[in-house]
Amino acid sequence: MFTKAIVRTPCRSMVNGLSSSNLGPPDYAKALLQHADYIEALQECGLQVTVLPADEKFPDSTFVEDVALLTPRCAVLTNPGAQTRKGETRPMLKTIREFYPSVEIIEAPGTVEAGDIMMVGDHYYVGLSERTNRQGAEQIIAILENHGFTGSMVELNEVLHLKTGLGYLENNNLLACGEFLSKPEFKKYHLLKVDRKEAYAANSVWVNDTVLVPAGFPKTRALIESAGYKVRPVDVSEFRKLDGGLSCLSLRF
Ligand code: CIR
Repeated sequence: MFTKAIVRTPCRSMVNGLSSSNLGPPDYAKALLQHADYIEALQECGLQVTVLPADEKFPDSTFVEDVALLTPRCAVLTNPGAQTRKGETRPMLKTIREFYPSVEIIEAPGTVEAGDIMMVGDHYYVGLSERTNRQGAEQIIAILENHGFTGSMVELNEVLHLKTGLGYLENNNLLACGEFLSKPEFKKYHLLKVDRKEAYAANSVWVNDTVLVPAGFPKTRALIESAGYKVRPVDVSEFRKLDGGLSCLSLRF
């Protein structure tokens, strides 16, 4: 169970955030409303949410998931692969130190964005992507192993981050789409297959037995409900325009 979350209010400069979506620039006023509802959803799941202020220097800084990995036994500050996001880590360090006595750090030339990391119990899958390189993955797995966890790498071909196409919903249930449906390492899970037309909803998030699902993806919502979960839709259309999913908007621990 998670008890806490950290989020960062979107900044006006988010309109200049990284994007490959071709969905146009986000509407800032709408993004703020959606972000407030996202916080409410986390609170409904019982989390105490720390809300950091908007940081105009970093257009993508609302996607806090990428800059740190927070586990039950250790905290790691990442080194984002995207040049424009590297500066997001330092401001986050101060906040993480309020919750963890020590924080480990991914060092260059290693790069990691934690959207590429999926926790399944004591095991962590690390996606090798355009943002997370092998040196970074080796560093993070070594840190995890020092704390009694295990880790393994997953090659990505189609998606930005590992969790763009995968969402672990606990109880052996794995929401998966596209390239992940055929990867041997995920065959042991009960795969909940997300229709390609609803690929964005593969990034749904389990939070204490409720699953947060992006609004507007009825087939995936029904799929998750049929697996026995309570679902809480959250409209994140403005973050989708920047390739950001539900999980990217918070650190849950
Ligand atoms: C980026 O390209 O870095 C941001 N526009 C979106 C980050 C999304 N984060 C995630 O999937 N974990």
